[in-house]
Amino acid sequence: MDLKDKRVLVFGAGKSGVSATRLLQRIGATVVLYDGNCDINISSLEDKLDTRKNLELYFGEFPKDKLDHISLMILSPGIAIDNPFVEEVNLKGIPIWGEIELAYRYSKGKVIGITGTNGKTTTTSLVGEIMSAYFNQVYVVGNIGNPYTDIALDTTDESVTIIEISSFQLETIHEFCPDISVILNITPDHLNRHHTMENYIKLKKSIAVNQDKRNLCILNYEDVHTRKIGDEIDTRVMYFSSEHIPDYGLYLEGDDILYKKDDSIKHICNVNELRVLGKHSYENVMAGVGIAIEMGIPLDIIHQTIISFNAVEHRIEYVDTIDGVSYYNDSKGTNPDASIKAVQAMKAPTILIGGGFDKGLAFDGWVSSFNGKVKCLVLMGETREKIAASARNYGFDNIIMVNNLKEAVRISARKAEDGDAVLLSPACASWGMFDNYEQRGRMFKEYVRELRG
Ligand code: UMA
Repeated sequence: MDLKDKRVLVFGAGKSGVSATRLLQRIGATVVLYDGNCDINISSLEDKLDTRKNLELYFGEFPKDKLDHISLMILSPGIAIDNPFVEEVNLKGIPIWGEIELAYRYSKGKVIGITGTNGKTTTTSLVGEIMSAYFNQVYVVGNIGNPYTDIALDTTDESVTIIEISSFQLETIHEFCPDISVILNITPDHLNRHHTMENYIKLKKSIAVNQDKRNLCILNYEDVHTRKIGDEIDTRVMYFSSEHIPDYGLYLEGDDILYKKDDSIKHICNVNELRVLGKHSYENVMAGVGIAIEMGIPLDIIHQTIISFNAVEHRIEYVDTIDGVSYYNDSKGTNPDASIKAVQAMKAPTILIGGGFDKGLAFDGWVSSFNGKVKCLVLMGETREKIAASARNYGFDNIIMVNNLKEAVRISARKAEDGDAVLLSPACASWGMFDNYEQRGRMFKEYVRELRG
């Protein structure tokens, strides 16, 4: 679709919407930018745009007559496709793309798409570092926080673009076809939005559905859902595994990560050389190495990069030790499965701070993973009663209810003894209490710092 001189409705004036607007203005489209929030600060929004030309702004209620002559809608990932206004646009026959689809149509070079319930950000960052060690023009974008549309028009045939893609973003792709796709794992998340697990799995799988034999999809052999996807897609498949030796791919044997293709086996690294911890981290590394090998990067460069890679912010991030108590920020633990991994990585008796926005997930698996390691649960947010009920069902009743994160940190510090750990790993999204998990993690670190004062 040639968008020059077309009227394009952009729904959502957050990061994605603003970036999509800039791209559309640059290619000569007229943008009708709409946000349901009437309190948007217009001058700070305008500051983020290149020009006020070819732009109409609407906030609050959208004037329905303005839907005439709209050729396309770009939908922000935070807005579901079953939103009533989106359904109305759909009924009018107006195509609906996400910001990823828009950027993809205007970008060049190699494209790597990484999805999965957990580990996306870490793997995307790692792959960005490996690619930057070998290629000149590398972009790291997507759900990680930098919209793809920001850089799409700058890409060339020599570019390598690595995109972290969420299930929200996968709802609105159509022709998007990465050269290499990765699905790291699929465990329950965002079910309030996607309604069923079946639908969530289908969305994750859609990252690979446009791929063919020229492309590659890298999947986790130990995840029942991603293993099955390998039999259902038309592209080449590489597996990584922490338990088995795949025919083609990467695997963990003892403390070593190895790569197998046909009869040849190559040693990639010993996990003790890595700075990231835990089986889930080794899986992310294996997926990243699979991408790098497919991109033709020499093994010595891959090895150098993976052994110097540090854990990303907000993912089991060590903050400080105060009065013998270590504080860890795992604000990125936004679902039970991610948080289980953080709890498992703790070596000391742990006071766990959890709770937040209700995504419709069950907490039984999370609570049953405590295994004597969690000595006290400090709960906040919308889900606190639901989690407490789950915990009591499992005979865990050392629970403290708090009203906010600051109180959670202070009470945890008071309860903790020399040698304990305090872990923020909420198993829930931050929305309702914070703008995003990054803000929650930063606030946690600030409250920990205040303990010193
Ligand atoms: N809005 C409406 N109507 C609604 C809902 C929202 O008008 O019914 C408006 C809001 O008023 C706001 C705008 O939409 O102005 C926000 O849009 P958005 O929620 O899509 O947020 P963006 O700022 O565009 O950020 C999005 C991703 N956010 C979500 O998916 C919720 C960011 O992922 C991503 O980094 C960014 O695009 C760049 O690609 C964040 C996230 O929480 C980190 N992702 C989820 C996760 O990781 O679990 C999926």
